[in-house]
Amino acid sequence: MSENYKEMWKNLGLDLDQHDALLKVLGKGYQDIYLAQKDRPEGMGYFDFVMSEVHGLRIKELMDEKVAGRKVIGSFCVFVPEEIVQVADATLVGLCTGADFAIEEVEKLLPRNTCSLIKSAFGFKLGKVCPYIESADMIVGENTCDGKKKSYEILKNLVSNLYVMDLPQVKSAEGRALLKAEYVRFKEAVEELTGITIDAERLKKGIEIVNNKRKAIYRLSSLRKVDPAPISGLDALLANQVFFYDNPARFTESANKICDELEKRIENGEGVFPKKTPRLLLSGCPMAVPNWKLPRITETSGAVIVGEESCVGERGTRNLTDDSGTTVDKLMEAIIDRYFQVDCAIFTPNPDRLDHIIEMAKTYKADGVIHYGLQFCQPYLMEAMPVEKALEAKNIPTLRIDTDYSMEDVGQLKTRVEAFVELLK
Ligand code: BJ8
Repeated sequence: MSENYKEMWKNLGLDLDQHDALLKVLGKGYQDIYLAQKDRPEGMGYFDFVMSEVHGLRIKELMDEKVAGRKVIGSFCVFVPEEIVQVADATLVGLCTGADFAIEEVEKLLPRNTCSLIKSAFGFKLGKVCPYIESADMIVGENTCDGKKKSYEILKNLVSNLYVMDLPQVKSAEGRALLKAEYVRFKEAVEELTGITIDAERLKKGIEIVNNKRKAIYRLSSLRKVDPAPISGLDALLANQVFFYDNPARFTESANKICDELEKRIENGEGVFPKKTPRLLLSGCPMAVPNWKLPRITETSGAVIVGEESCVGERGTRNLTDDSGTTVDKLMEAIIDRYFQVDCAIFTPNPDRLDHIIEMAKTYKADGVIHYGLQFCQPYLMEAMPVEKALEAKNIPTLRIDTDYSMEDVGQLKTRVEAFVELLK
């Protein structure tokens, strides 16, 4: 970290000792997992810098923005519409959910058999180690899976600014009407928080900023179709993770820059792994920073990850919002249409997700798919079997992995992934 941010962290109410311990583990993990990779694109230097300053410079930027009158809104889900936040001079940030922390404290509030992602959100709050949640003016929870929606009933006792958004579970006309009502209610809540009235001009601008960011990350994903892959799955995942934290315009520019570099690599036939390295698609639960366990195991087992069917990946970024409307109402309808396409496993039934996984496996020329489910995540674990069946019907080999954030199963996972990669060869 380039500066001393202790005072800022103290003012945010962080537990400095615990936070130091977290940063130490994170730094070591990053060194061992990311910086140890070979032939990384030069443009990854930007993402390395962002990661080295993820609790430092980025938080300072947010604090400076707050002094200048902007608000910070924290979220746990890709259903929180960034367009609406952007246009009201506020910044949307993903909240920390990718590592175990203060587990003993967490299990005093949540059942042991809660997924790691939810436990992590509570752990970062209880351990006082997440500067994002502490700097947020509003924290948005969403009624998605049962675990999340029930946990918000408990989280609201730990924070003073929780806003809960209801979400549909069925892709029906009634489901869309619920999403519309909730996005309108959210827009009003954001207007109240920021004191800004969202008009058509602002909304159009917000859509443009977020679309540009999505186009850039989608461009990066598309470049992974070629063999040899010009970027590792770990690095591409990192770019997808940084998508949730960085300043949008700067992210767009940096992601496009790395794409320019990858295009040159492709022209020269250069890749991060040799040609014909088995190619895998990851599909399932989102992987938030610093959840790099399975990608690392996979890419040190003789395979390369070429795509993520995940909310930290294409499920979250694939669709753009139509910005051709000229009224707030029309633009809001376009936003609703865009988000209603997100095929999260909380929807029932959810056939679109199966189609997308098959489509992605084909597009990215994957030799196989690893379905990643977090233990106790019923929506994704329940969908794992139909996914496996659908893929195998198309002769796409599939490996189902259920895991959590602990490191206890690393050896066992590695053995299974290696055996799967051997089979693909
Ligand atoms: S749109 S995937 S970000 S809800 S892993 S907490 S589902 S028990 S994260 Fe998600 Fe939004 Fe859906 Fe995407 Fe529950 Fe499963 Fe835990 Fe999960």
